[in-house]
Amino acid sequence: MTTKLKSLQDWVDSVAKLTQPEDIHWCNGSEAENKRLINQMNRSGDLLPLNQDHYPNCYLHRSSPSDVARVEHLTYICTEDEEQAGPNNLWMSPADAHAKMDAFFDGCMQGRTMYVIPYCMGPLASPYARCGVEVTDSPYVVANMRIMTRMGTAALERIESEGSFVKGLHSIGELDPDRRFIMHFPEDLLIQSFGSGYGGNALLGKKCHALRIASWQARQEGWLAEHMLIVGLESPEGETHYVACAFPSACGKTNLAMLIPPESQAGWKVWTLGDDIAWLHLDANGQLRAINPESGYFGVVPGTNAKTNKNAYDMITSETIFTNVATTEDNLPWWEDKKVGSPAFDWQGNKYDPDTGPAAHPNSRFTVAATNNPCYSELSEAPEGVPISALVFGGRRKELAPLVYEAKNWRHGVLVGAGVASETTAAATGQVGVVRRDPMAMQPFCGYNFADYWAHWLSFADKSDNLPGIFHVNWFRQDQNGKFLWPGFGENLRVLRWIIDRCEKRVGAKETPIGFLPESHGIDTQDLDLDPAVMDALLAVDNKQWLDEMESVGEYLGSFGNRLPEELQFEHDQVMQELRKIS
Ligand code: GTP
Ligand code: SPV
Ligand code: MN
Repeated sequence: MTTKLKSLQDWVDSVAKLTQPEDIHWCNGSEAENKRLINQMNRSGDLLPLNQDHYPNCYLHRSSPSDVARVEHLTYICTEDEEQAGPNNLWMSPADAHAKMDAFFDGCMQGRTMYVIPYCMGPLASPYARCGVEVTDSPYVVANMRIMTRMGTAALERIESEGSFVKGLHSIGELDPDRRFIMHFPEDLLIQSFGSGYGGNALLGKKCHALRIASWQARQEGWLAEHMLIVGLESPEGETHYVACAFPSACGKTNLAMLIPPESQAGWKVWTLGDDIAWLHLDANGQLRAINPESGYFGVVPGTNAKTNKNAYDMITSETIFTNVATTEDNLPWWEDKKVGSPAFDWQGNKYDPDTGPAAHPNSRFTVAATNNPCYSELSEAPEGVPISALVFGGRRKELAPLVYEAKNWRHGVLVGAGVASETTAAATGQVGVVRRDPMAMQPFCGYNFADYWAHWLSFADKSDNLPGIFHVNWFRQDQNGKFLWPGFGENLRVLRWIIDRCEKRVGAKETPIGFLPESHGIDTQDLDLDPAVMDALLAVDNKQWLDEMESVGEYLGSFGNRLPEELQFEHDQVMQELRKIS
């Protein structure tokens, strides 16, 4: 197979000339093609079949031990003007980046097959969807991209009719951390990734295209590409609200998107639209609508059990690719907090030894089709997406940030988003558990200067008077002993119900300098074995602590210099003034 689109054929030819593969395979996305690749990987050891009686069509991939997470320190935005990338990104000039990458790619596919993967991010019939082509020498990437995106013939047809696409060139190289770079050239809609086979570094449709490149395109075209789950909440009365939530990596998006209403919330139904990325557009009526550009989940495995998230637990018992989990004596996948079975082999395939750390890697992942989810929403295929009632920011904060609060208006909400901070997790290499700023949960993913990004967010206030409410949540408050104060998971529905009630103007709230908080009894705590003092702690605003926090937000915003939008500075000044009045 080849293509009738000359620009695509020319690009693939030029990549082949540089990388010198033994074969070129254009992926059509068919079942037969997938079977062939899986069988081939079973023979090569890239994939190990798991216990097929209990986990039919499930496989385990063990990545190189030094290639287990995204690598932010090796991820660059390469624009002609360094200011475009901003202080939030590592920058390299396109000329330098090309020189570096061309040397890596030179002859790197010798003896290997080069796969050409045409894919579509978003429903094939959606005007909001965007296409790309990833060229890779990793069959594992092909199998994952087939689950995560609409991949194959139909995508190629759309690309050929549109004539434009994002180019992604990927090679695993030698999987050498010293020869690993993830480069983005937003001005050329081009991604180049070398030396990693893992997740967001290698499945180029995901963070590289659908966030870094797409955020750049979104600013030019007037929409938003965000690190957000999309979930529909259907009340017992049959009213459905859709909310989109931005939490940093490994901070609960997949879990919230698949939430199971607890018994006490009888009659509520939850529908998953997306678990990681949302593309948001204003429609002709000024209503913000969301599509999920992905078609599968690349989710965190540890912590998933029948109690925390039964739907996720069941969803990954068939048709799933596991990466870096442990295995039991019976060749079942195993991970920390699975609550069933015990590990015989760790994520590297060594005999399990508790002294060498967790059995499954903390960033071990499952790749599974969204349609495997018992609460998959058919509207995931709706070309126009779903209307969004609320946008919710959140982070992992042991202290300070209350369980929930509401921004005073859109502009203040942009400040709330810009001030998000969270403890780092195993989703990226580096220290875990350190609080860092992660505006809109986009610190690793915004393809341009955050100052311009905030200006773009602020500009929506001029485009619609019908924008969703903006909220902030924190499921991760802890007591002195490190125990979570809030039960989380399914019980988070109680907080989402307050958010919906606020959007519908059905409940009052307490005004504080940081925003609106629930009144006492504003959140339904019936049947929750929760000490009222704990609830008070979860909903308290400590003005002194918040003054320190907002000072630190102010310093952070100041680091963007003259480019920082005045409106954001104004919102910050307002909050500071109110905090000073009360403290
Ligand atoms: P990425 O895929 O990296 O973007 O992560 P994510 O935001 O989808 O996070 P995910 O839902 O996979 O959750 C990450 C970890 O947080 C898992 O170990 C979960 O068990 C845990 N977690 C999720 N929701 C809650 C919650 O409400 N409370 C607590 N305490 N932990 C949670
Ligand atoms: C994240 O880190 O936010 C993920 C996993 O969703 S990865 O695909 O590796 O980016
Ligand atoms: Mn993510």
